[in-house]
Formats: sequence, C-alpha cells, structure tokens
Amino acid sequence: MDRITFTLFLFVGTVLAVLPQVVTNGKSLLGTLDAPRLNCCVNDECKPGKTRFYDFTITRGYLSPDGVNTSTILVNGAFPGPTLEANLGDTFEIRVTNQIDGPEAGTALHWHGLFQKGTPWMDGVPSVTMCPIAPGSTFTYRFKADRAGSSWWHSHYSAQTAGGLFGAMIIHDPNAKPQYDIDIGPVLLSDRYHIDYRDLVNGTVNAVLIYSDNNLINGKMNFDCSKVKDGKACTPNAGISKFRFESGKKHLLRLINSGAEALQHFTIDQHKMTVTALDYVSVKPFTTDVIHLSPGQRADVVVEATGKSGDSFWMRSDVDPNCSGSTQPHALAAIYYDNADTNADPKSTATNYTAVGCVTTTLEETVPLEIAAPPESPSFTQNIDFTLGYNSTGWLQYFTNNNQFRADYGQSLLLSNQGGSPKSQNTTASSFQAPALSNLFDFGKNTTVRMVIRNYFISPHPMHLHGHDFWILAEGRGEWDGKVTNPANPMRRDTHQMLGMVDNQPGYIIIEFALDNPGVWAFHCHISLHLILGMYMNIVYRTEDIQKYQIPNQIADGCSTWREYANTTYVEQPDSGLRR
Ligand SMILES: *[C@@H]1O[C@H](CO)[C@@H](O)[C@H](O)[C@H]1NC(C)=O
Ligand SMILES: *[C@@H]1O[C@H](CO)[C@@H](O)[C@H](O)[C@H]1NC(C)=O
Ligand SMILES: *[C@@H]1O[C@H](CO)[C@@H](O)[C@H](O)[C@H]1NC(C)=O
Ligand SMILES: *[C@@H]1O[C@H](CO)[C@@H](O)[C@H](O)[C@H]1NC(C)=O
Ligand SMILES: *[C@@H]1O[C@H](CO)[C@@H](O)[C@H](O)[C@H]1NC(C)=O
Ligand SMILES: *[C@@H]1O[C@H](CO)[C@@H](O)[C@H](O)[C@H]1NC(C)=O
Ligand SMILES: *[C@@H]1O[C@H](CO)[C@@H](O)[C@H](O)[C@H]1NC(C)=O
Ligand SMILES: *[C@@H]1O[C@H](CO)[C@@H](O)[C@H](O)[C@H]1NC(C)=O
Ligand SMILES: [Cu+2]
Repeated sequence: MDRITFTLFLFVGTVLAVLPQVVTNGKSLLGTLDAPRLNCCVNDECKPGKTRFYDFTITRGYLSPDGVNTSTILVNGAFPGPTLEANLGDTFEIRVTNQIDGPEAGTALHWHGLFQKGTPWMDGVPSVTMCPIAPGSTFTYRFKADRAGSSWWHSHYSAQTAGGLFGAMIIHDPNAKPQYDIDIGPVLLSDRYHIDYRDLVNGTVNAVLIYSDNNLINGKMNFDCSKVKDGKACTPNAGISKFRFESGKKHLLRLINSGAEALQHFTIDQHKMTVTALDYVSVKPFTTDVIHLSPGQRADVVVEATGKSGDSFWMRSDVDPNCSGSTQPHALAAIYYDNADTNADPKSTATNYTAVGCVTTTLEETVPLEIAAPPESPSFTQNIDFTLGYNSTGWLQYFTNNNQFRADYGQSLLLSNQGGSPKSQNTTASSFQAPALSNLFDFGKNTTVRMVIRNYFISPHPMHLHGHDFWILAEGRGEWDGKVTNPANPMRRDTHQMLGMVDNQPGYIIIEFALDNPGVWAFHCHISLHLILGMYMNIVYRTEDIQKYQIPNQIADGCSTWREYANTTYVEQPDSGLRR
C-alpha cells in the first residue's frame, strides 16, 4: 500500500484520540498540546553551576501507546520517560530505583553522548562501568552536563530500550545565540514492538528476524487493529502526537532517533528544515526536505512556520523499507497553526524525498561550525572487521576481528582495572587481566587512534562511541583510497552510519579520535538486534591514569549487591547482555 492510500485508510477523522493520555503514555505529557515548550535555559534561569536533581523509579507496566496494550518499562509511570534538562556546566544527580517486577530484571542507564570526563564510572554500561542495578536497589548517577544540545538517556541493559526505557536529555548553552523563536523540545522517533523486549532478545539469538510493529512520534501513533497479533487488546485511533506552530516564527525541533532498529526519514508537509546540529556538534546550517536518522543519532532542525493562521500539516517519519524491518513503517503527528481546529485531520500532502542507500547524511554536506582538524597522522591505526557467524557452541554472533563479546554482569571492567581480580585472560590488552569475551582493545599511551572499520554483513550499522566524538575521515564500500573528506575540518559526531556489504564489497568508515579521557569506553552498533548479538567492543587506554581515579564505593557496593542477587536468582542472559 502506498503512503497516500495508507494515510486515507487509517486516518480519516481519526485525530480525535479515543484513548486518554494516561492509557497511552501514563504520566508523560509528550505528544499532547499541554507538553511544555523549553526555554533558552532551564526555567529561563541561565546561571550555570546548579545541581539538577531527578528521582527515577523504574517499573514494568502496561500501556497502549498506539492502542495495543503492551508490556512497557516505565520511569515514574511515564513512557517516554522524563525529559532531563540542564544548563551547560550544571551537574545532574539522578537517583535511580529499580522496581522492575513481573519478572524482575537488572537495569543500568546511559547518558548518550556525554563525555563523562573524570567520571567514567557514571557512563551506565553494565559489566563495563558498573554492575546492573539489582532489583529493589538504588543507584545515584552524578555527572556533569558537559555537552550542549539534544540527546537522550536510555537503558543499556539487555534490550530494555526497545521495551520503552528511554527519554530525552536537553542541555542548554546559556552563551549560545538562539537561531529560533520557539523551542518545541524533543521529537522522539521510535520503532515499536508489540512483544516484550525479552522475547525480542530470545527470538534474535535464535536467528528469528523480528520486524517492528509500528512507528511512533513522541511515543504515540494509531494502529490498524485487524493486524494485531497474539490476540492482544487493541483500540483503533488511540491518538497521535500534536504540536502547535506560530505563523512566521522559527521553531526548533530536537529530533532524536530513540528506536531499536529503524532508519527513519523525517519530513513535514510543505515545510523545509534547516539543520543546525547533528548529535552534539553544531554544523554549518543546511536546508533540506528530509532528515535521515539512524538509532542513536540526533538532529536539531529549525523550521520556519510559513503557513498561515488556521492551517494544519502532517509531520511524518518513515522507516526505510530497504534498510530496516517494519510491518507498519509510517509514523504521523499533526502540526496546528493558531486558530486551527486541533480535533481535525490535516489535509496536507506528503513531501517527495529520495533516500540514497542507507546513508543518513553524507560527509560532504555536513561541516562542523567549530573547526578542528585531526593530527597529520594518528599515533596508532587499528583495523576492525565486523562479521556475522556462529560461535563454536552454535550461537549466532557478531565478531570483532573474530572475537566475541559477552557481558559479565558480575563486575565492572573499569573497577577491575584498578586491581580487582578478574578471572581469566582473553584480550589484546597488556596492562591488566580482562575476563573472557570482554573484547577489550588497549591503546596504551597513544594520543590518537584511527580505526579502519569494515562491515562484512549486508545491514548498515549506526556505530556509536562512548565518552568521545570521533572524526569521520571517510566512508564507502570496498577499499578506502586514503582520501579524507574535508581534511581541515572533517565531520565529527558520536554516532555515524556504516554502510552494509554489497556484492562482496564491505562497507567501511574511517574514524579517528583523541585518547584524552581515560576510562573503559563502549564502541558498538546502536541497533538493538545487533548489540544483542554482540556487535560491541571495549576501548581502554592510559590504564595508569585509571588507577589514580577515586572510584566511588557505590560502584563496588553495587557489584556486591548484584553478585549476591545473581547468586540466588537465575538471571536471563541469552544475549550479549548489553544494549540499550
Ligand atoms: C493490559 O494487559 C494487562 C495484562 O494482560 C492487563 O492487566 C491490563 O488490564 C490491560 N490494560 C488494558 C487497558 O487493556
Ligand atoms: C525462545 O525462542 C525460541 C525460538 O523462537 C523458542 O523456541 C523458545 O520457546 C523461546 N523461549 C522462551 C523462554 O520464550
Ligand atoms: C510527489 O510525486 C508524485 C508522483 O510523482 C506526484 O503525483 C505528487 O504530486 C508529488 N507530490 C508533491 C507534494 O510534490
Ligand atoms: C528501496 O529500493 C528499491 C529498489 O532498489 C527502490 O526502488 C526504492 O526507491 C527504495 N526505497 C527507498 C525509500 O529508498
Ligand atoms: C557462544 O556464545 C554464547 C552466547 O553469548 C555464549 O554463552 C558461549 O559461551 C559462547 N561460546 C564460546 C565457546 O565462547
Ligand atoms: C579468546 O578465547 C577464545 C576461546 O577461549 C580463543 O579461541 C581466542 O583465541 C582468544 N582470543 C585471544 C585474543 O586471546
Ligand atoms: C598504541 O596502541 C597499540 C595497540 O594496542 C600498542 O601496541 C602500542 O604499544 C601503543 N603505543 C603506545 C605508545 O602506547
Ligand atoms: C553464593 O552463595 C554461596 C552459597 O550460599 C556462598 O558460599 C557464596 O559465598 C556466595 N557468593 C557470593 C558472591 O555471594
Ligand atoms: Cu548494527
């Protein structure tokens, strides 16, 4: 069915939501006309240096974000979870209590894209920086809001992000001159599975390819109940997200792909968009009809409200059918200008756009505003080949240079590096003994590393590095010819799409980054289904500096608590154990 027919079929007269917000999204206000707009600074208070306190209680609940009653992981009763807000230089203090039940599960939260300089233990990766937060226990994250812009936080434990455990994280720069009049706030794009995240994991490790069931904008969409599976309760016309625009004003939309698998193409009917930042990096503004985002990637876009009073338009996000697997790829939300009837369907027509392969943005079109060139030659070059296959005991796995990754929840590699007692050695690291399957790369005293990364599988992979931005020197298929795109100022970001293999030509990206933030850092594909299968490696360097860190007792205590828990309770871990 084409897009236009689909729209008519599902949406004539359906903007009047039939489910109350509390049934679709619990305590979240996102997607309603009551959702607060953001100020230039938190509550318009621009003095930095404050501590921003948040209290998160994580539970399992049942919500119907698209009308289909689905097991969802909630924070403070909300899906999507609360939006974190701070000014650049503030400190976040987030107290997280794990009350997931029915069944119990561990958890750990990651603050996507932050550097965590001096606090690498707050990065939230179980087995790497901390042990999972055991059921019934509490962990307090405390770290600097050290980047300005749009991002999100999400679980890094198993596939809990696919189960709904994520929210936006917005950090304001009080010194930036806003290029917009109105900050609409986060626009979260996420594919939605109607099965429990544990079944997604189980199916994936058993080599069952599972398609997402729907596509949501700020956690909302409708669903055709005749397609519902497993006899799940389904209400048609649950209700979509709604936004207000003011004629003649410039609106900032903070687009975040918070999905598990899908590459998204985002458009607004009859409106152009000006991209001002990608991930946390401000770019030379460019204007476009469509924004392509892979999981983990963000874009700040300024949209000039060129419509007039009374107008309304569709906002759309489409899962790419050639790069991702979805049975209902089209997400819709409505934009209402002043005096428009907010209970009526927009009548606008979709923007025609082209999607080239599975590329998100090309390196040619994106130029960071702040100029930074990598050194003439890196101090070390690491080749990385990612392949998909079966390990010797018959499990489907992604391999990194033929090595497998599997999380050992009972320890923090970061803490072990300070003189703990890991069990065995299987690593390229020389300076400390890492446990089996930790897939650790130690870059010693090198000051920069270049990674030549090849993808020998057909799927593209959004590759995400923790604790750093990386330069993307080049991308393509086959052999890199050594040419750097825009060498005086290559694009930088924290998540970049690596193309899939075609006709035996592996996709590649060449990245480079400064080793200026000692810690144990994750580098992984941000697609849940691939991380489940272990498309993950750890990066460590300057271990002598790591040994000098005063790591708070909370980390060791949390590990003891987890080990006690896991000693008496069976912990499911059919997957690599990480993800999002
Ligand atoms: C959703 O399903 C759960 C579990 O089956 C049930 O307890 C709950 O009442 C259902 N909610 C709705 C709104 O149907
Ligand atoms: C896991 O998936 C396999 C293959 O699809 C299935 O046979 C098995 O019953 C599932 N196990 C659980 C606990 O759901
Ligand atoms: C999009 O393309 C279709 C088919 O080529 C055309 O009929 C339609 O008018 C175009 N829509 C817009 C908004 O340009
Ligand atoms: C998907 O691939 C087909 C065949 O190559 C192409 O015709 C179509 O335009 C592609 N769709 C998108 C959204 O790129
Ligand atoms: C194969 O992978 C599975 C799943 O991660 C793991 O439990 C098993 O130990 C691996 N086998 C070997 C020989 O490493
Ligand atoms: C890691 O362990 C596996 C299985 O024990 C072994 O086959 C492999 O060679 C080891 N890798 C390294 C880098 O030592
Ligand atoms: C750079 O990293 C490589 C790879 O781990 C290592 O062999 C080499 O000794 C490192 N160089 C320095 C100066 O530490
Ligand atoms: C696990 O339980 C056994 C038996 O009760 C006990 O001997 C052992 O010390 C426990 N280990 C940990 C890490 O708590
Ligand atoms: Cu991937």
